[in-house]
Parts: sequence; structure tokens; C-alpha cells
Amino acid sequence: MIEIDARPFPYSFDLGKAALVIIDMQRDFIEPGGFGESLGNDVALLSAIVPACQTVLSSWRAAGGLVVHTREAHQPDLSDCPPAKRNRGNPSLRIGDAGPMGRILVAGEPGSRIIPELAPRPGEIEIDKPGKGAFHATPLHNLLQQAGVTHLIFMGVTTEVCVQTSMREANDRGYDALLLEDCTESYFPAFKASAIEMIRAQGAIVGWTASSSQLLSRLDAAPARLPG
Ligand code: TIU
Repeated sequence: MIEIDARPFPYSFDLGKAALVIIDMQRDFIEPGGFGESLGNDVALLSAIVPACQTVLSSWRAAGGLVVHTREAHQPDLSDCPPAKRNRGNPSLRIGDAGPMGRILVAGEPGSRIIPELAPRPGEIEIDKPGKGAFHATPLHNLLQQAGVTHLIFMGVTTEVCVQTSMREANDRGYDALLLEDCTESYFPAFKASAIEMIRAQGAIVGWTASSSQLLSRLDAAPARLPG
């Protein structure tokens, strides 16, 4: 059992029953020319967390932990994109339109790929999700249940949109969820701070938060989990 100095109180998990869930670290949100920028956001803010995410991913893999990567990405025919989502707001490019990195938020297009620094490896779970939450209309819950997972450690973007939605979905499905504070980012720093507060308020009403150094210090001391 690993115990992390988290807020609002310590977070304990068994490495064999935990997964590292990396939300939407894809070019569409991190690089210019994708969905994030089409919404009017400054994408430069988000790339700052990449080194911290890389360090955690590397240690988690070395410890033998299960990894889940998600992408917010629709089918090419947009059959899984509700008109309400496509028509929302006044973006310069809408979901499915041709942009500098291919069709915006469409599976398989260059913009939908996970950034190279965090590229998935064979054997890791990859989820294309049509919603903000990682559980809506995806096989994620079934896959985690089959693997006996009870605890989810989250990183990724953006904190108050896809990360927080996924944590709320996880919480309602009975998982204990932890957010790594320096491995998540928002286009709006105040929203990130508020989301972190909301998650851990009222006795971890949605989940726990901690710095990546807290996890790394315990992970590096944990015995490696045997594969299989
Ligand atoms: N991945 C994710 O958070 N999708 C978004 O649309 N986020 C925004 O902040 N717009």
C-alpha cells in the first residue's frame, strides 16, 4: 500500500489496483492550430506541465502501473458529436473543419494525436472520447473493472473541463481519484485554482489533490509490480 501526503487528507492506494489517467494531452489542446486555439485560448500556458507529466509517466511505467491515455476526438462522420457541441460558441474553426493540424478534434487526424513526449506505448489503454468526461460513451469503466482498478490518479488538460468532468464521473462510479496539481493546467489560471479547491472541498467530495513530488517520493520507494 502506498500512502501520499495529499489534501484534504492522505490518499492510500495499492499500485496493482490503480491507474494513471492522462487526459487529452493531444496536439489539439497543446499546440497552435488546434481546437484549443480555435476557441480563442492561448495554448502556450498548457505546455508548461509537459516535463512534470513526463517524469510521473516514466516513474509510473517503471513501477509497472497501468496507464490510460484519453483523447477528445470524434468519429470522422461526426456521428458522435451532438449538434449542440459543434454549434456552441463562436469558434474560428468548428469540430470537423479542416485546420492546420487536420480536421479539428477528429480521431486519427494529426491534431488528435497525443504529444510525442507522452506518446502511448503498446499495452497501455487508449480512449477516444466524444465528451468532456472520459467515461461518457467509452469502454473505460468496463476496462478498469476488468483490470480490478479502484484508484485513479489524474493528470492532463484542462483542469476545470475534461479533467474535472472525468474525476466527477469516476467519483460517481466508485473510484477514489487523485489529481496531481502540477500535472494539470487550464487556459484560465483562476479556473485551475478553483477546480482544485472544489475537488478536495467538503472532505474530498470529488477526490484528493497532491503535488507530483509527493507521488514520486513514494513511488520510487515502492517495490516494482510484476507484469501480468
Ligand atoms: N480536454 C478538454 O478539456 N477539452 C476542452 O474543450 N477544454 C477546454 O478548456 N476548452
